[in-house]
Amino acid sequence: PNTAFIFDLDGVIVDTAKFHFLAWRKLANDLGFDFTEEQNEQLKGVSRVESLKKILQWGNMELSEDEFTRQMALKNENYLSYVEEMDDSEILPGVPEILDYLIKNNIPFALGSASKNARTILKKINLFEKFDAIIDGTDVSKAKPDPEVFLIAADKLNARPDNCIVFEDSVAGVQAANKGNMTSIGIGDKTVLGEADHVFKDFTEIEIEFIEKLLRKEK
Ligand code: G16
Ligand code: MG
Repeated sequence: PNTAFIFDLDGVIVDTAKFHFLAWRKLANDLGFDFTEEQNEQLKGVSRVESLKKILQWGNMELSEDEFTRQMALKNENYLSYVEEMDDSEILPGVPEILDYLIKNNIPFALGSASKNARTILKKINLFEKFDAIIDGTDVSKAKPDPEVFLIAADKLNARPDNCIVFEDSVAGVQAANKGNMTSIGIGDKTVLGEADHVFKDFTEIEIEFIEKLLRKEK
C-alpha cells in the first residue's frame, strides 16, 4: 500500500505565525487593547474566524456581525502585506531536504493547512508545484482537531489514512491526525505536543533513517 506524507503549513513549512502576530496585534491595538505573544501561541492552527472570536474575548469586546467581518478582512489585508514580501528563504531549515527525498523516491505528499492563504504562500516560497495535493482552509467545512483536512488529503493521494504520516506544530493538528488514524509527528515542544506519536524540535532533527523506518512501518 501507498505511504503518503501530509504537511501542515504554518509552523512546519514556514513560520508565518510571526506575521499573524503582527496583524492580530494591530487589530487589537486599533480596537484599544493589547495582544501578547503568549496569546498568539494559542491561535496556532486555529481558523481566522475562531482566532478573532478568541481575541475579542481576551479584549472583553463585542462587535456587530458587519464589524466582525470588516475587522477580519482588515487583518487579512495586513497579514498579506507581510506575505507579499516572502520568498524561499522563509522555508524552515530541513524542509527542502525532506521534500527532495520524497520526490526522489516517488513518495506522494500533500499540504493540509487551516489557512485560506496557503496557495498564495506556497507560490511565494516556490513550493506550489512540488505538492501532489493542496488542501487548505478553503476546502474544508470542519476545522482541526477534526480530521477532515487530512482525510481529504489522504483521499487525493490515494493513500489509506493509516498509511499517512502527518507533520504538525499545533495540538489541534496532532489531535486531527490521531483522530484520522494517521501517524502524527509533532514539530515543536515535547511538553506541548505530547499526544503525537513522535516529536522533534524541528526538521533538522529528523534523520532520513527515521523516515525510512516509517516507510518500513517500524514503530
Ligand atoms: C494557520 C495558522 C493559524 C491561522 C490559520 C488561518 O494554520 O496556524 O494561526 O489562523 O492558519 O489562516 P488564514 O487567516 O491565512 O486563513 P496552519 O494549519 O497552516 O498551521
Ligand atoms: Mg501549523
